[in-house]
Amino acid sequence: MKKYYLNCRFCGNPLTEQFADLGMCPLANSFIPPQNLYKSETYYPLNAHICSNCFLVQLDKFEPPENIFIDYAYFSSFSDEWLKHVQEYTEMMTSRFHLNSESVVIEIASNDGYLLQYFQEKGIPVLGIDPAKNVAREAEKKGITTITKFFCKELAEQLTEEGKQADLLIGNNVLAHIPEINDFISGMKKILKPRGIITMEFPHLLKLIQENQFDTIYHEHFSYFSFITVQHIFKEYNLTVFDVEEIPTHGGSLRIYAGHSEMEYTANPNVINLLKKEKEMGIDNIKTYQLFNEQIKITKRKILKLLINLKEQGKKIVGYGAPAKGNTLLNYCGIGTDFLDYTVDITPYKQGLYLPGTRIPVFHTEKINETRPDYVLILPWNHKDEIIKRMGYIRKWGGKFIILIPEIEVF
Ligand code: JHZ
Repeated sequence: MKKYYLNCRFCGNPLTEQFADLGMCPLANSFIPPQNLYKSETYYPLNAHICSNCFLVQLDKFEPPENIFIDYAYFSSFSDEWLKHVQEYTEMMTSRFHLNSESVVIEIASNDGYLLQYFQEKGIPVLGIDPAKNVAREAEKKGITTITKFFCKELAEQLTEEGKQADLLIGNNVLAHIPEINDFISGMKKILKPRGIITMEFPHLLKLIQENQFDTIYHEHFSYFSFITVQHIFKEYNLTVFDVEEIPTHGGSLRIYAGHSEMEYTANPNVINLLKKEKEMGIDNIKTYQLFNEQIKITKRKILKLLINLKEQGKKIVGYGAPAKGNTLLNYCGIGTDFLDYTVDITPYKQGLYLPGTRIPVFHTEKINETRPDYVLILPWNHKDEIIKRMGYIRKWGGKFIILIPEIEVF
């Protein structure tokens, strides 16, 4: 049969190599209201490709961002750990880059103002940009001016003409969400003051591979980045990545620092060391990626074995959390209410809805105390410490936690 190939969204190379085939799946954040339970859902191939030229891992764009992000289920302020993380970041950036009341901090994908609130408290002028109107409303309540649009080159040009350019331009967990990566990065170049600094955080592809985080692959994450690839993309737009940190958030992320190449930044040793580490781990070798698909299938069989065993012993299992990544895992493994009676989530927006595909109901966290299950499967494994602290009381009735990624653990 004749094969049809997509082209790499960054370099245009035909995408002949597969990274992960997770079957067919609905959009990860398309939670279902009760009145739609008897309606059909749209499923899309969840098939990640690797570009053999620039090593960008990517999914096809099945739905435009407008259909995913305008009414969004994810509110960044739900996690105390995450708030602590960005508060510390604010302190560090303010002193490292000498920010003050004359500076401008712009955040792309500013969500509910979880981060900008800390700069604002310091009297540093801020501007948020986020297309999700329901989420941005929360930021506005905190007094954070938010432009409810997608960031792109055109918006950057418009803001620059209005005299709005950034001394510090932030983008956390947004890079993966951008289908038009070339337009986006050239917009960042445009809106940055001559001596301005960009910082971006994003999950590290190396960690995804090493720690089996296949569930972080879902349609709203159009691309997955190694440091080598990100550096290459930035260079193409005359932006120099001069520093990088490996940070533990979302299972292992990178925080990169970049500025205009015209300013002649010299890369700090962290940059050199991480490039070396990625090369040693085979990030620039197509074979590294080709092995991942097999690893996923093995994981699926192990997960199902555990759950089948527990159900055959008559155990009651429920979920904790309704993260986007949980929906990849549950749909790929075929885990529905036959295994998990329900799940819970602290986000009020998600309570009372059903998970896409599996149609597992999402309740308030109190439901666990009321029903006393034998096992609680923590779907957002990246927040496990915080969740175990909150839910430690399940031990009272002999309840146990289950974690599936990076390794199966029952404790
Ligand atoms: P969490 C997110 O993915 C969203 P998700 C996004 N798509 C992205 O890019 C990646 O991160 C990087 C709940 N919870 O963070 C809240 C509790 O109920 O793993 C959330 O619904 N109790 C932008 O959605 C979910 O879990 C708690 O104590 O996979 C966590 O979602 C805590 C801590 C969380 O991200």
